Amino acid sequence: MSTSTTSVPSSFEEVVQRRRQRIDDALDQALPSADSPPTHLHQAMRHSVEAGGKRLRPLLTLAAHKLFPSERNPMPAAIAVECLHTYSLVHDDLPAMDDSDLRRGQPTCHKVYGEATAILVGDALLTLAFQILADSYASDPVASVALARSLSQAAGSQQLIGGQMDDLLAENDPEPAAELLSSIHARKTAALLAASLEMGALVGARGEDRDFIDRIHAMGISLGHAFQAVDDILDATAESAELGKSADQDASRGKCTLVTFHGLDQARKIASQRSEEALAACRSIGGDNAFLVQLLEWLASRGH
Ligand code: GRG
Repeated sequence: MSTSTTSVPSSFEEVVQRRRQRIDDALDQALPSADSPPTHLHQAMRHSVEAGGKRLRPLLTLAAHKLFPSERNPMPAAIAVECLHTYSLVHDDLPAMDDSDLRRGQPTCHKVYGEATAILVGDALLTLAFQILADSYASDPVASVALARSLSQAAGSQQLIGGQMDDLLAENDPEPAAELLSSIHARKTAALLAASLEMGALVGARGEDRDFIDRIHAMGISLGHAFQAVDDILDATAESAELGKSADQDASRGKCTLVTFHGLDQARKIASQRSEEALAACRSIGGDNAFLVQLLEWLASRGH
């Protein structure tokens, strides 16, 4: 009798499931425990992070690290991005911004803990993101600084926060230009997705690999535009229960989206073109890109 065992390759869903579990475990370790003071704040931080979500950004960081593997652990970089992303969702949901009641299938942070606490939760998660980078890569200051630089550039006033500012200002603009809409999406959505990929590569790569890092970043920008297009399509077509957040929220606020601006068909075309662009970039980068290719394909066809 043969003693050899044939291992069945894991499906994409199984790999995603396992990686999400590892991401959740790492977040659990990194977050202050719910019973440490101030408990109200720490419980509220955990409410928003543990509500889940797709964990797309950390999945991208882990997948990009496969393109440039190293001894260094990409997980702290992955969860730092997720902490920063969750802060942006908590603040985006506030009454002063999108005024949302539902996020990740749960009542939003301010609905449960109050507005002042939700502001502090966002502040604390933003700060924690950089603390994780400083603590976890302390033995490699070059990597630590490169990661902090990548994340701060993506999150600052010229990218994520600036995109959010212009998005809010555009609510009062009856006919924003197509270029403005695209620039908002590049900053509000694509910059952090591109940084998620870039940081996965930066954990392994060195300064001299700049061209490689730039190609990964560009792939992330294409992915970000595709992601936003799918997000706008889902906002217009899906049910709240499927999305885990309020559906039709953008249109009901009079917000300009790719669907309200270009119509559903053209939004679908943009989603498909931008996804193809990201996939072509990923294939041309090569290396151990099988999981990332599958992730990009899944994003293009996602239903939530
Ligand atoms: C408050 C500085 C600041 C920024 C807010 C996050 C954000 C910027 C706005 C949210 C509105 C929105 C629909 C943005 C576009 C795409 C996006 C970031 C969607 C949410 O990301 P997902 O779908 O969320 O990955 P999960 O919950 O799965 O992590």
